[in-house]
Amino acid sequence: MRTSAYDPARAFQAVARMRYTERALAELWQHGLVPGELHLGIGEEAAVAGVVLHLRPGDATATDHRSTTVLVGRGVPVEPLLRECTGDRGGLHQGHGGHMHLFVPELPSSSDGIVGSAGPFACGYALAAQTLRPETVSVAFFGEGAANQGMLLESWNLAVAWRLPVLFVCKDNGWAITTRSAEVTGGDLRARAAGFGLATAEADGGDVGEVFRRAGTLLDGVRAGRAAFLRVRVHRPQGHFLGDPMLRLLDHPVRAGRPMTAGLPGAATHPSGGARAERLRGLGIVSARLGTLAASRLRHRGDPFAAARSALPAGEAARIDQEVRDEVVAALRRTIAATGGTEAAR
Ligand SMILES: Cc1ncc(C[n+]2csc(CCOP(=O)(O)OP(=O)(O)O)c2C)c(N)n1
Ligand SMILES: [Mg+2]
Repeated sequence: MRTSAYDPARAFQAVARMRYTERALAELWQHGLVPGELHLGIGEEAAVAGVVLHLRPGDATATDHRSTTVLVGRGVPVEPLLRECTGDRGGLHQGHGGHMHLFVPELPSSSDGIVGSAGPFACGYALAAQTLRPETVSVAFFGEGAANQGMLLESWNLAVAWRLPVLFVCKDNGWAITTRSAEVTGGDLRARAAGFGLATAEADGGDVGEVFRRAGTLLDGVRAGRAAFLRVRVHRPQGHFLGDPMLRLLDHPVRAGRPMTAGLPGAATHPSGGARAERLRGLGIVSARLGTLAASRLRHRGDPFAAARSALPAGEAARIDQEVRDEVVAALRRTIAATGGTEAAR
């Protein structure tokens, strides 16, 4: 069976549900209701929606530390997802998993904070599917930083050697926390994947239609046992996690920079100690990193949400936008009420 036709209204609805859910998560985090770091998928919606819109019941997804967009795109209800991320009993796993360990056996879908592990998980799903869920595929979602992890490369090899129906989707934002991936990556990732024998393609993460078409072509092959790799270029305006200090510094150099850097010039130029040159070098590295970050922001492609919205007639886009927003805001309000929060959801 070949993949389905592209429906721009369905695509915008999926992208919008993801975007509003990510914003709701951000709101909960800002209120102190999500413990720990929060890795958002804002900017990755088209990369995810363009793939999951092809998936059928029984197809598996394995994700990394940014799993919420995948689950929302696969139709998981927003409220238990939000409540899980706050650690509430009404969450998907009674609050035991949190946002980095979301697992939905009915789909099936899993997530894991160990970078690169989506590859072995996806191969495991595909292997089990040969007995348990014939004719289904599995999809691994990961970042380009993960593509330098041995276990992910081992899973590329096994998927080809054992003809496993796996699609490896690399959401390439160019950064692994504060490391510029280009500085630690040999060769080209797509060529690397092709070297393992995977079918390969690339897509612009600002364009959900393009991702859908490229993923569809690859998935037709995957369903026939030809494992594949899709690289999607994405831009994540929130950086690695919400509240990323490097981005705060870029956005508000004076307000955020003063408390962060107040002691640095004095320490770097202090005459005592033998490490003055090292400290000056450290200041230079931080400034250079900020420069690269600013440049990569300027280069970024269009916002996938705005692009998916503008592909529809204005009235239809507004209607879908409002419906999705109402659904997510209602889930956010109930989550805040359930967790005992008092802030009014916007
Ligand atoms: C095996 C392992 N090494 C290091 C980390 C710490 N870590 C968490 S996220 C991350 C960066 C991953 O970068 P990438 O795969 O590009 O994903 P992105 O965060 O950009 O979506 C790192 C190094 C980890 N969680 N697991
Ligand atoms: Mg990355």
